[in-house]
Amino acid sequence: MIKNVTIIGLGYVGLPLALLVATKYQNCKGVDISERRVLEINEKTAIIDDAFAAGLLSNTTLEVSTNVQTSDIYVICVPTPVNERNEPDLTPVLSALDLIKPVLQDGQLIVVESTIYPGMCEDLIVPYLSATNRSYLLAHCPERINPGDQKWHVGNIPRVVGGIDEASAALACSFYCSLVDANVMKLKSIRSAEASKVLENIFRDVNIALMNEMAQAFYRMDIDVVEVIQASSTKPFAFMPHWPGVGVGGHCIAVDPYYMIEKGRQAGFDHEFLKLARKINSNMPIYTVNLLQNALNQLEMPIQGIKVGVYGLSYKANLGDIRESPSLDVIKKLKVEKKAKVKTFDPFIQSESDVHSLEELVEWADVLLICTAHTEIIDYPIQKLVKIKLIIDGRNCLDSEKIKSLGISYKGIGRQ
Ligand code: SAJ
Repeated sequence: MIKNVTIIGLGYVGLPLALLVATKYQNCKGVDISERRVLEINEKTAIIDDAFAAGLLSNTTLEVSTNVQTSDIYVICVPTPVNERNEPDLTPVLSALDLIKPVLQDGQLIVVESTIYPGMCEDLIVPYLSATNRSYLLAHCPERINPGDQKWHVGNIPRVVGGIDEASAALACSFYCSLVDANVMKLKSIRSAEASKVLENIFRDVNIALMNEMAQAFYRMDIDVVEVIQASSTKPFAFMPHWPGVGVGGHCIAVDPYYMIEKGRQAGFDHEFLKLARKINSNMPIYTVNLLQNALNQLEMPIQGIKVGVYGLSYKANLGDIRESPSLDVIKKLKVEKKAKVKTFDPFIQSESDVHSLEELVEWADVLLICTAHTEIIDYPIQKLVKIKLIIDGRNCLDSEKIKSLGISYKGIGRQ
């Protein structure tokens, strides 16, 4: 009978899960290496982008600390980033295992939710835990949290589970069936579960790269890529819209393909396609800055010393997450290489913003460069932008015709 559950890593994946588990199991503990994070949660001041879980924070008792006690189930929800050479950095996962090792008992289940490369559980985690001499269970149930999503959340997203053996898969499957109001698919192998998650994020990265490449070609042909994608989206089958933009940020889509690329390399396979998609998407901040410079050339204005207001630091709309955000590359290139003057504003990341409001940014800037399509900029009265000379719409989120009707020059990603 499962009584004690411990969630290790209380970020945007682990905290919503811990709160959900705490509503179903009498003894749920949360663990995070950050004292500050533990304090935020204990004081119920932690910011959660998962609306469902945010609702649970106020009325759920969740004991959080920095150390792990023995439990029937341990769920690992720590980051799986890459290092500066885009190689998998497994330190957080190994640190979580180091916390579990001293308290691990026979028959206990370890579930890895962090996104990992196929084979990591068998090839790395099992050998790493062999010194415990414990007969534990091991499963992978990849997280699918979509930050900022108002419909899909930790309680209703369908899940897939794979186990190191049948007993592991069965226990993990019944655990998640008890948690989520959605289907839980039990897979034949733990490798399939690992592979399914990287495939989901790779699928998104390559489709975004396709749109970013098409956008660059269509721009030269004066074809509006947004209208084209909207048109293709009217086909009721076999087309899934993705959108070009200033770049792909966040800890997932911009990172997980490298886990597969590395695993392919270990297996003697060269993931040319995945590498190309990463290259196309990673170059979009540079493409966007060059687009700005070319547009200024057309206006016979120098980029050196020009005042560029960068709107949006977050990697995604309507949340405050700066991780791997393409805005950072854009700002750096504008300042360092192009010697432009740059001020930033993001309503969700005011602490990192140079000014206090969109109004103030517009008042100061000659050029407005949109990196994040927050609702604020989409709903902003266009007349208030009239003093701006050039708008570079890095998310194609504004009405280009209306902007141009005000005499403002406008360039989007794949639209003139
Ligand atoms: N983006 C585009 N064009 C698009 C879609 C997204 O340029 O058509 C950009 C976004 O602006 C952002 C980046 O890609 O910078 C990633 O945003 P996202 O919404 O695609 O994804 P994440 O990173 O917030 O969450 C993803 C989701 N994965 C998929 O949709 C396949 C989420 O479901 C995963 O749980 C999450 O990664 C994760 O944790 O792996």
